[in-house]
Amino acid sequence: MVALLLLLLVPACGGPQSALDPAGLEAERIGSFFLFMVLGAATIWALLMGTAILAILRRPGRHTERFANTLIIGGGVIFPTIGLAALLTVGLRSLPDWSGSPADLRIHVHGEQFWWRVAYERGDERIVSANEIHLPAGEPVEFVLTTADVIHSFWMPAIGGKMDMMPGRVNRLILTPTTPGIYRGACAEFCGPSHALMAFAIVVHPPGEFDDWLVAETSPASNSAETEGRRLFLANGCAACHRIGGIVELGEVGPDLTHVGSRRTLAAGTAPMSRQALTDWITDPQALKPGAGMPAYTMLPEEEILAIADFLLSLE
Ligand code: HEC
Ligand SMILES: [Cu+2]
Repeated sequence: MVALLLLLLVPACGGPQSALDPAGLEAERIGSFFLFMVLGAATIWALLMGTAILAILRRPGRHTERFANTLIIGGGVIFPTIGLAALLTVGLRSLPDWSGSPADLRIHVHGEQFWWRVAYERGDERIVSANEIHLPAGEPVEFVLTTADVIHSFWMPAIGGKMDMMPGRVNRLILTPTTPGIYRGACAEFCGPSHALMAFAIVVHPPGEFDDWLVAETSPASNSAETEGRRLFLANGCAACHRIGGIVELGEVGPDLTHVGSRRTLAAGTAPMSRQALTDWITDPQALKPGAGMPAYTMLPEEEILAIADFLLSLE
């Protein structure tokens, strides 16, 4: 009965943000290690319960001193030694392999309050982006993890283990995604009021397709028309904090908006990307995301905000 009830929980192990539904080599290792631990713990629990029940059922005084000693030395010394040694061996073997050659593709992820600054580096190319991680399936990727402020933790459960971003340190993680698809990652270290709204989409591209994405991401903004939205974006000082490649290159405080219209979510997973969400965001970012470092534009008339939202959506 209990087992049947537990079975109900199994579907909860899947989904885009599950370490038990791996889409990367390292996540697979962690997943099988988890399974090993669960099965091992269940076996030991069953043995212990069996022994306890036996001890209750047996009449006292019916066993010899030799039997008691064997039980204590066997169950108290030999068994734990073998068990812990096995755990250590399997545990060490599931650690990531650091001896491999450095990855071709390097992704710099910089934790900010409360979003992700992302830069792709391959050869001489360096492409600035934000709040979304794109990966090629079957290729090792080196993540270079830093933070602008407090401790954040970079976690992509389906791809691999998590790693903290520590002030004053550079942490590295090499992961190899295996299964194309869209997954979800999140900040796993409490970092302030909107810590829970610091997530990101992970897009694992089939081999070959990643290069097309990278080329698109390298290119300047897709909409170069002199629209009203673009004029308002520039007139209202948005460019002091946001860069739009090919249009205005000064702002570095907030996320790069060159291809913001192609992102799946707005403001690091706060809402699905849409005209409505963009409008709400520009009007009052704090209402959607307490503590966000962007000023509100409640003084702008609605049609002006809509025009800016349409302009941003056209930047694919
Ligand atoms: C003082 C700097 C500053 C100004 C000025 C500013 N922003 Fe921002 N903006 C930010 C920061 C910081 C964030 C990230 C907030 C977060 O997600 O926690 C942000 C996030 C955004 C996002 C979400 C980006 C993403 O990756 O999802 C959009 C869109 C945006 N701003 C548009 C605008 C527009 C339009 C204006 C002008 C009307 C503007 N911003 C003015 C700092 C600023
Ligand atoms: Cu964080």
